[in-house]
Amino acid sequence: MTDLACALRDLDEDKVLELVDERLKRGVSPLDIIAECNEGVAAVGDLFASGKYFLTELMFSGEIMQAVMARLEPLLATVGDEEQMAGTFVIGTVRGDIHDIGKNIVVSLLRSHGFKVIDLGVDVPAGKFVDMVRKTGAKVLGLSALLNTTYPEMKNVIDALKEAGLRDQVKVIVGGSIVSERVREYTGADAYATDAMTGVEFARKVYR
Ligand code: B12
Repeated sequence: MTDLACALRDLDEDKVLELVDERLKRGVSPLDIIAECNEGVAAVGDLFASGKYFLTELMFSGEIMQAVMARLEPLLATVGDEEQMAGTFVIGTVRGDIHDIGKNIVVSLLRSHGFKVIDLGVDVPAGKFVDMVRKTGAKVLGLSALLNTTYPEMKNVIDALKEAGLRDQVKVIVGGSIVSERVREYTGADAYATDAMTGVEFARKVYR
């Protein structure tokens, strides 16, 4: 683990921000910095799962991540190539789940790549996704979830799209640190992503 990932794991906010600034000065890309931080929060998650950290530590890691993102978000606009493709992307964290730091990164990155993003927020019920896809005619829907208890809810959203007769019009990508090909298959999504850039690339392909 890098010094930045360790500082995040140890919840040393001052050190984290200092190391982020140091990397920015060196010209390290915001996405690489996010990847390093993700390694740190994954370690926090593991410490929580093994009972060494408690909810307070989990919350604090989220706050540090948000402070990091406040620094990085304005810079995401300069990430990627010049070519900008228009298209509408509806996104939200599914019902039962309130994790949104990763989703917000996806939103920023999509916007910086020229997409119109409709962000429905967190704990979003299936019907709200369906209504927004119908209303906007969006060709891509992104569902975020970090809890494995919310996988059935991702499937529920996709089933609701089918019932509404909208499934053929919209491609669905599920995202979050613990999604996988198996989750994609189970939910009936078209793709899955464990990083934000995959979501941008997927949307670009759909709108090409
Ligand atoms: C911070 C955090 C919290 C914060 C969230 C703050 C917030 N505003 O989001 C708080 C304290 C609120 C929280 C609460 C809980 N948490 Co929590 N949390 C975390 C932690 C440590 C980090 C998550 C994070 O922000 N990562 C950083 C971001 C940048 O990464 P990311 O979310 O993965 O997003 C990236 C990609 O996944 C991807 N992506 C994400 N979404 C999408 C969507 C699309 C469309 C695409 C394309 C890509 C994409 O792009 C992002 C950028 O690269 C994780 C640990 C982990 N390993 O993930 C646990 C973790 C997710 N939490 C966990 C748990 C258990 C909980 C609680 C149930 C704890 C409790 N007992 O109350 C509650 C649940 C509340 C709820 N109903 O949702 C478990 C889940 C276990 C599981 N497998 O189901 C984890 C894995 C910790 C663990 N190992 O036990 N949590």
